[in-house]
Amino acid sequence: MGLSHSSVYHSSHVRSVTKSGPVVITPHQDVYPRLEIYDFCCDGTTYKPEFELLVQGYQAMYDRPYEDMRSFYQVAGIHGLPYSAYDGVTGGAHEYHNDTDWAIGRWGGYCHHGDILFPTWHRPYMLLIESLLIDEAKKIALQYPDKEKEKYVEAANKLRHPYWDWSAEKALEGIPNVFSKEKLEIYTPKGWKIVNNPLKSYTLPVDLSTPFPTKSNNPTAKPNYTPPSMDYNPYTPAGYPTVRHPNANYQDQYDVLNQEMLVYVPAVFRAGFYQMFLNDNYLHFSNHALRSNDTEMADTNPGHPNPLVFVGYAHFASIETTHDGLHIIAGGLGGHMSYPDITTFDPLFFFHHMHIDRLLALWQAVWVPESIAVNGTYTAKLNEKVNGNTDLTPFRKSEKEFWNSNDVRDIEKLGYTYPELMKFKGHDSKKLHSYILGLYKPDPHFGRRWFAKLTIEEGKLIGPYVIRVFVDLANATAKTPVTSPHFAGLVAMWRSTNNFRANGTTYTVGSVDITAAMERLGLRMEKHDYVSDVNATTGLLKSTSLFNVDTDINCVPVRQNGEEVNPKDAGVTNVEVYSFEHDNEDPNFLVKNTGQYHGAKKF
Ligand SMILES: [Cu+2]
Repeated sequence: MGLSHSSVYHSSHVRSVTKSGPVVITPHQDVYPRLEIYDFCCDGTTYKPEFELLVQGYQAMYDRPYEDMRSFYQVAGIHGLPYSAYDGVTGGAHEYHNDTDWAIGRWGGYCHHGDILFPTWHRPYMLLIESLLIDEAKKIALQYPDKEKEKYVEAANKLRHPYWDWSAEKALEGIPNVFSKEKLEIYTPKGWKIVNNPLKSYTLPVDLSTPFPTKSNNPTAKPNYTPPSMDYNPYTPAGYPTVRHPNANYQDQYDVLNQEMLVYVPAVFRAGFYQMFLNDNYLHFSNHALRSNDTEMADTNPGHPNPLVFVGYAHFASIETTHDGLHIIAGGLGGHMSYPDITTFDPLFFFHHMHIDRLLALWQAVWVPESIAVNGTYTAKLNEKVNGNTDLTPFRKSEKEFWNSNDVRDIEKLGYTYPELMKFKGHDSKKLHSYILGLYKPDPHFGRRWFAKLTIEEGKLIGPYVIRVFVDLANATAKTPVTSPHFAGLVAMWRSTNNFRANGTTYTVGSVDITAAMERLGLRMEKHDYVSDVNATTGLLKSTSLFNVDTDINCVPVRQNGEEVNPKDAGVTNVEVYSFEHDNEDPNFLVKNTGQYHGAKKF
């Protein structure tokens, strides 16, 4: 591969630029940290000028004519809809054609999901919005009166796009109100002003998606709006804002969103990222996909283990699986964040993905071996091989070249960093590792930690939906409250479409930490401590007597309207249970070679 592959691939892109292009993404001049939103916005003084520039910068991107490649509309439109070329980057012979390509299961946006480029493709994407934001901020700073100009110019130089750590303990309080307030009071070049909050929503300049024949499914039906079935993207007419958990009046419902946060933060987000940081294999870390041929014993695809062959904790959570969960609960039924095609039009997307970029940066050792982009993108045909040299279109490094994953490994070279990387710079990386694991470790626990790993066939049920996992509750249903002591967590299916795949069936892999539920139910205590459960030679627990996966793990798929679907129809194919011992010296870590397989349940 390497050069020849990449040069062939390069030549296929058309590099004609638009009138408002080319949009070349250049690294920032100096290195400054991207800050967590609470640190950035909410102590009132430290970053006040930066915050005021962020708000006005977002509004300025919104206010640009929507045909302008530097407008928020165009940048948001890169990810999914409207499936049109950004800045003349068409993919040449591979250009997407709505009429034929959607039918064969090809994705019409540029974003990569379910392949190894998921984390790295979003990196230049974040750099793009950040660069445009800083450009706007610099212009705004110069408009302040002379005695304040210097302060704002400096703030514009230091401005980096904040992230929202929705997996922090603080996230239990719900979505920060800087994203939900209607109005903000800020100091502008024209003095104090009360402005519309651009972080709450973005108002569409043109129609997004298409109207439904059933009138009540369209926002224009408010106050009798009914979000459409989950099979379709909701329609947003021009002049309507993006929404989160919309009600019949097409207004956000933050009480519903925050209620979900209470469930997801401990059971899904923190647990998921804890597992993810133990995962040392980029193929598993980077995305949620498993290919059908990976399930065959003869599989030779490097790094992708057969799901039933136990290879330490390399199996577990990916950055994408947990990321999918935030999309689903931020949008709710009918909200933009829930649908990959329209998610980016909600500005929350960028604060969410800055966090994903931070996690990627913390995960550090990024290497991008060859894999297959099973979904295709706007410029990549189905099943195109991708690797570290694959163009991350449509992000231009220069007028003639695109960024690739190898280019974006070192974020300091791109002109930003994150607080923990600054704090632990020069220290042994194990210290940072322990710190991060400690940050997200789901609960104090010093024995074994248990994981249920789910393999779910994509496209059996059209997403978004979730698969709730209950422990020892055979009659669990969609009505069983998630506050039940039997509820352990869930796997979110954000992106499941009915497109058939030229490469065969595709699967999403996700896992749930069931330790806390087992402890609550006393399951582990009852069975774990018998001498007869320990193998006399190895000193390890026997794998058969601890846990009956068949009866003790119950999966309940639930759609966003609350409807229950049986596991088979939701694509759940099997559940496997594994456990690991915590490290005695540093209980933030699990010890890889203490891993045990406790059996599987097939659907
Ligand atoms: Cu995302």
